[in-house]
Amino acid sequence: MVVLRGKCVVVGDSTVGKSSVCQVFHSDGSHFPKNYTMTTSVELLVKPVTIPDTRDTVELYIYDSAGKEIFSEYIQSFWQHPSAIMVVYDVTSETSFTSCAKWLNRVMSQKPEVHIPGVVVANKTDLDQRRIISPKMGKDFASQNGLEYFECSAKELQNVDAPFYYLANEFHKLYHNRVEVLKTLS
Ligand SMILES: Nc1nc2c(ncn2[C@@H]2O[C@H](COP(=O)(O)OP(=O)(O)OP(=O)(O)O)[C@@H](O)[C@H]2O)c(=O)[nH]1
Ligand SMILES: [Mg+2]
Repeated sequence: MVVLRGKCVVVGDSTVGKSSVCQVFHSDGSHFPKNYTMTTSVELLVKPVTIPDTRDTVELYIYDSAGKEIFSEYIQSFWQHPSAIMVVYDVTSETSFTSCAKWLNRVMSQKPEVHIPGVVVANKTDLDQRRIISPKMGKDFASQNGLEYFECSAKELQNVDAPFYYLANEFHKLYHNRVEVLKTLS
């Protein structure tokens, strides 16, 4: 049995729903914050994820980061040594989608020592009538950047867990691959 700690940095423009996604996941779907409270720094949420078919657990340390540009320099100091990245956009906002590349670059400028898993999360799929960014656009961006694509609605509690489970599993795989390499050296 192994317990691993993974640091998951969550970024994206303001109001795309980062805090909502994180809080819905953290509370097992019991807490969707109806009123908007701007994140002004980085909020840390910790949640254990059990890895299927093992007795291992990945404790996800979720760094829910402020999206407002005014805080951007300050919050980057919290992102050192990331183990996973989540970039979130709002499917009704073109600006939030085009900003994803910027957020990704900012986290990657922390120069993680190893390849880290990452996901692109298209949130607010419940606002279907106002949707501007198609699944194909999101998927293309994700694959161009070596990331996995997910869609969710924090409001409707739909598919919010999937990207976090994916990251926890990928992080666990990376750990096991390293252990196997070390075994061959001993
Ligand atoms: N319709 C809809 N609204 C959502 C959804 N997720 C979040 N919201 C709303 O979007 C607004 C912003 O949500 P937050 O989670 O605070 O956004 P944020 O990305 O954390 O914003 P910053 O902290 O400023 O970076 C709130 O009013 C939420 O209720 C969703 O899936 N669907
Ligand atoms: Mg927030």
